Amino acid sequence: MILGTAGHIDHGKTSLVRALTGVDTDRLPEEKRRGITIDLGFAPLELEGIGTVGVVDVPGHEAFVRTMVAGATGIDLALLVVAADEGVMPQTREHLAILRLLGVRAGVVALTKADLVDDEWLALVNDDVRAAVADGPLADAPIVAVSSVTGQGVDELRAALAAAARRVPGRATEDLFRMPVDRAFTIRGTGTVVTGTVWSGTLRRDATLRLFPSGDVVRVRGLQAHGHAVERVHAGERAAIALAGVELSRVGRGAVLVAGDAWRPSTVLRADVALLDDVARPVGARSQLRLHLGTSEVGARLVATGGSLAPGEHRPARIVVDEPVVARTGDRFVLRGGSPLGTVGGGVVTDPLAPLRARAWMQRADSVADALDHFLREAALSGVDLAELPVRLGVTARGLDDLLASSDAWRVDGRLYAPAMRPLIIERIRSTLAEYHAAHPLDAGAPRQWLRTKVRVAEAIVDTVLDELVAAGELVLDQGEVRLAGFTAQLSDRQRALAADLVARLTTAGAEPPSVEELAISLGAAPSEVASVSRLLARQGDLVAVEANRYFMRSTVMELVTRLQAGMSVGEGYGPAELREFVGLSRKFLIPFLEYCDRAGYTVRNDLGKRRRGTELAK
Ligand SMILES: Nc1nc2c(ncn2[C@@H]2O[C@H](COP(=O)(O)OP(=O)(O)OP(=O)(O)O)[C@@H](O)[C@H]2O)c(=O)[nH]1
Ligand SMILES: [Mg+2]
Repeated sequence: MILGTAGHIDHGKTSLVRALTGVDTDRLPEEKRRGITIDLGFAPLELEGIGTVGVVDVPGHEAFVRTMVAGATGIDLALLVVAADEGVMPQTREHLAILRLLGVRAGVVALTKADLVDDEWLALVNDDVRAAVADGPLADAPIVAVSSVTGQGVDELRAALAAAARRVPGRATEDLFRMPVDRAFTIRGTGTVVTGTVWSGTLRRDATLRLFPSGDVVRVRGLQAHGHAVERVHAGERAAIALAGVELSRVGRGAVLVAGDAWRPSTVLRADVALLDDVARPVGARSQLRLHLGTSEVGARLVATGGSLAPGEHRPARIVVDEPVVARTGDRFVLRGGSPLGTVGGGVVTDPLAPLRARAWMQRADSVADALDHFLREAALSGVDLAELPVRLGVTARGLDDLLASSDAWRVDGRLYAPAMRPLIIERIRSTLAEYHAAHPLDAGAPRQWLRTKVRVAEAIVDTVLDELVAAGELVLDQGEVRLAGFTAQLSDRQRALAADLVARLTTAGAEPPSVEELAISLGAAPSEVASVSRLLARQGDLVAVEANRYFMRSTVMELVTRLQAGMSVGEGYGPAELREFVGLSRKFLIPFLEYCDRAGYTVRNDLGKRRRGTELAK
């Protein structure tokens, strides 16, 4: 469990953390010199009945709000610190707003420096604070008066924190591992070490991870939680991870470590966005914003359906970021902008991997099943990558399995399609084939490969549907050609006459028949039509294509093959000149005929060009 401080500068956050834990988290010389916190501080806090809680101490200075956001992201409990002598101040309110935007749901308020004020004043400040936290996650939080100087109220505060901690729900440890990095440094002999709060999942020593934004694959060589070596760390714990093979320059605050192949860097996020009530002006597509998500901070623009967002407004929008971020549905973020830079709003990611041209949601999906439906409908025939769904839907792998078990989505080859896509593709295949048959009435069917490209969806889908339709008897797949079950090639009267002429010519020509082009000229027909009719006759078994554009009568081929094989002794090799003796063809016809015999298996040719007898001609 992680506890984060919040509150205005100098209100006593760091002093209180020290009173609670004994650790001075202001480590930097500059922090010592100026007496303020500049960077995040970390300390373990033992709470009775809870165990070790990781404390993140944040700076209160208005120039360091971005650091505060990085520290507050991923905390379970807030410790809002208000100095009793000063009361509620600007960063008290800004930090409160940030806690609310980040979805922090519980916490305790400490009225520090109680030793500096009298009871009457304390009661006034107490009322003030109560009013400031109303409507937020700390509305019902206990307010405890403390003094880090006298120790007054510190035990009471500890008890209040333990009580609040007991109500914090656990995080998913059986989930994809993710840890936004909040610090990176090198330790002599160990190398690069990164620290952070584990957002989800469990990490084991020796695991292999990916580091974003670089995309580097990295290996864990050492793991610590609260300063002790451990075998694994879980969601909701502070972790220090030693990484093998990573230069310090490749990693820093804002990087994120993830496990599994579901994560992708995002440049467009869909999100539910809310503006704070007190922002000065509306925020539109031209407003320059900073998006704080995890520990990362990038430039961003907000594109909301229906134009700019007004102060206090809450609407779905798209966020276009300047640099990729790693996000998951359900992630909370903060938006800052304006000048001087201030917190203007924030929200929840509803789709980190939106298609580039996708519109914002019109309204938020009511359930994960709804969101999946929307993704599938939007993706249409492109489908959705199953691997990235745990991230896109913000569910665990188990949750996704349950969802898919009760979904009628159509699953093919690692992708998921809307159920309506199946009949659509079937219809496309049918109509594409019907068009093909109309254009090529003498062909047996459309080549399968042609059909695959023509239907214009992933080949795996075409194949799946084709196989189904073939199994159902709706289509026939024969020698790589597909046809509608009812289709047979039909000759027109003219083509029938052409076929008869063709057969007559080829019969007369015998062993040295004319080519398709020669036939077309002598018969006064189009070469393409002579070719189609010849192909059909070949399919019916009357003709044989000895060359691509030269057909023989089958009976002629049989006769030639019989003569050839009769002349060849089994096991003996023959050169073309010897074979010519057996069939008596001129050279122009001999070589193509022998090559046909090789293809048909009647002869077998070796590297030296000698042929042996092959398959016996069936009698
Ligand atoms: N009298 C009194 N002084 C306190 C108390 N707590 C803190 N201080 C003093 O207030 C000053 C600021 O305290 P810090 O703990 O550094 O305040 P902070 O909120 O951490 O400040 P930033 O991190 O810079 O925002 C220091 O001089 C502290 O000694 C308290 O309970 N009583
Ligand atoms: Mg401090």
